[in-house]
Amino acid sequence: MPIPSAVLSLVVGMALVLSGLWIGQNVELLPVAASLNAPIYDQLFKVLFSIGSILFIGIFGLLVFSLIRFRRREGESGDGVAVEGNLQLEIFWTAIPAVVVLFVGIYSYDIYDRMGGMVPLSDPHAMHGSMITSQETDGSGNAVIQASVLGTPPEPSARIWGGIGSAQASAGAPLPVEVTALQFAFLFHYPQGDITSGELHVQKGQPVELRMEARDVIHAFWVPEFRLKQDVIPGQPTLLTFTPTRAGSYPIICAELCGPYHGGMRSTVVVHEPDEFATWFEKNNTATVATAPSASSTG
Ligand SMILES: [Cu+2]
Repeated sequence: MPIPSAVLSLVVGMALVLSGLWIGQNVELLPVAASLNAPIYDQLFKVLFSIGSILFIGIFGLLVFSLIRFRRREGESGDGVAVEGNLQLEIFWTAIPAVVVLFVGIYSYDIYDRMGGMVPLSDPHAMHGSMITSQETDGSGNAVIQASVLGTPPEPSARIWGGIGSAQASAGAPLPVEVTALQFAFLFHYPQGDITSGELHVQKGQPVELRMEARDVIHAFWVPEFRLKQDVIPGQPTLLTFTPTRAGSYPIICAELCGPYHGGMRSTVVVHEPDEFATWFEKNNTATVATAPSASSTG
């Protein structure tokens, strides 16, 4: 007795979904997760990868099946059967992608919100940041962190153009770092200690608040291990807050085509253990021995 095609489609569909989900959960394509944002982002990636796997296997499988099943047989020379109009199928292939796209949109928004993406935008005063000096951000306390996340401008009364805030700011006072992106380098300046460096040095477990500005054209600050990427646009000071969770050195990549040497616009973020970071900071912490970008690979 032949199996009814509806039952066969159902079984194939279920196998397809299960294999896609398995691939999404078990195939690791991402680098190590080194910030508090990373596990949140990875949930979204797993979902998107599962959906992508289901679509890929489904479409590719159907293509291979059709090539074999509907191939030209010996002696056939005419056109194939003209198949036209199948309302059920049309409803099916419109409704399913609509639901998937809606789900991905809502879920992405939720992930972005959980990573702190909506923090600066949720407060009307965020657009007119209050002046908080680096000395004040020294002191711990959530109020200061919150105020700092919401509106510490690199210059008084400058508008902050969003960026990822910190949903996890309660871990301690953030370390402020001024980032200047220019053709073709990132420069990092620590207002506490007046350190200038070509590498970003941070401490494991301590939130870092990057105040980013571009000197010339649009650049993008991207650390794959932190799962963070933020455009740096001339005239638009941007905040990016994150908390590193894993000691090590990770690449900083400019992810916006910014000129002929864009490909070489790379740097390194070094995540130190706390005592190691204190040593690095002490070593560089004088106005007179501010390290030049090329000689800053200490620690
Ligand atoms: Cu660049």
